[in-house]
Amino acid sequence: MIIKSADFICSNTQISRLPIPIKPEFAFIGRSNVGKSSLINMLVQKKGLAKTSQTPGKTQLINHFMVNELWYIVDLPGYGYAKISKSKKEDWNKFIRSYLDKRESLQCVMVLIDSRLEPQKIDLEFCSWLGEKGLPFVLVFTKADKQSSIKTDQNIAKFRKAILTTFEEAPQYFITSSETLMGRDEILEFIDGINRDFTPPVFDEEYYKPMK
Ligand SMILES: Nc1nc2c(ncn2[C@@H]2O[C@H](COP(=O)(O)OP(=O)(O)OP(=O)(O)O)[C@@H](O)[C@H]2O)c(=O)[nH]1
Ligand SMILES: [Mg+2]
Repeated sequence: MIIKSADFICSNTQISRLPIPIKPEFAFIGRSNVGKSSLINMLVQKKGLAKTSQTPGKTQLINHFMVNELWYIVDLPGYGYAKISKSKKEDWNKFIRSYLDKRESLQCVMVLIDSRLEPQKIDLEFCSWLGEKGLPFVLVFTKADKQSSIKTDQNIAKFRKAILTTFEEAPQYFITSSETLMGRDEILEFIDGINRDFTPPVFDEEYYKPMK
């Protein structure tokens, strides 16, 4: 896929204010600081489109970006950020999970996992929840430039082994680096394949009152 345009559309805290669900949508999610916003910018080759930061917890809203006037990338707030209060964490959980569960046009959840780490309970639990809800997802291992490919492969093998304790089949995965563009072509190809088969879903027009 060639990226011709990528534009910020809106930031939201209300699901009813999201753009009407008539275009295929891909949500990027993962632990705080895993590299969601960086990966989005890398995919569309537009620095600064999604805001990145060394301080975890930068992305706090549901951010919609339109690509090639055809499909949406959604940048979501990270989970598992230790420095926020318990009640805020619960709010996050409710809000994001209802978005993921109810969004008619959501095609795939891109679950980002830090390739430097051993399997983390919070990531495995989140994948289990997606599985329970029947939501399609793939794994995107990030920051592969930060260690040897042997180490990356070892961590991926461990993660796949862990996920196979709850899933019959391990989900598809990508290995990426926002620094080197590793994984970019593969992810865009994957998205393109889904977009080609997309038919707009039926949705409740009364419900949506988009900002734009
Ligand atoms: N070396 C390297 N650094 C990366 C990569 N991806 C992200 N980073 C760095 O990791 C930090 C966090 O990246 P973000 O893209 O802001 O992470 P995020 O998941 O969007 O974070 P929140 O929005 O706070 O949840 C930044 O300092 C990035 O420069 C990568 O592939 N390689
Ligand atoms: Mg972010």
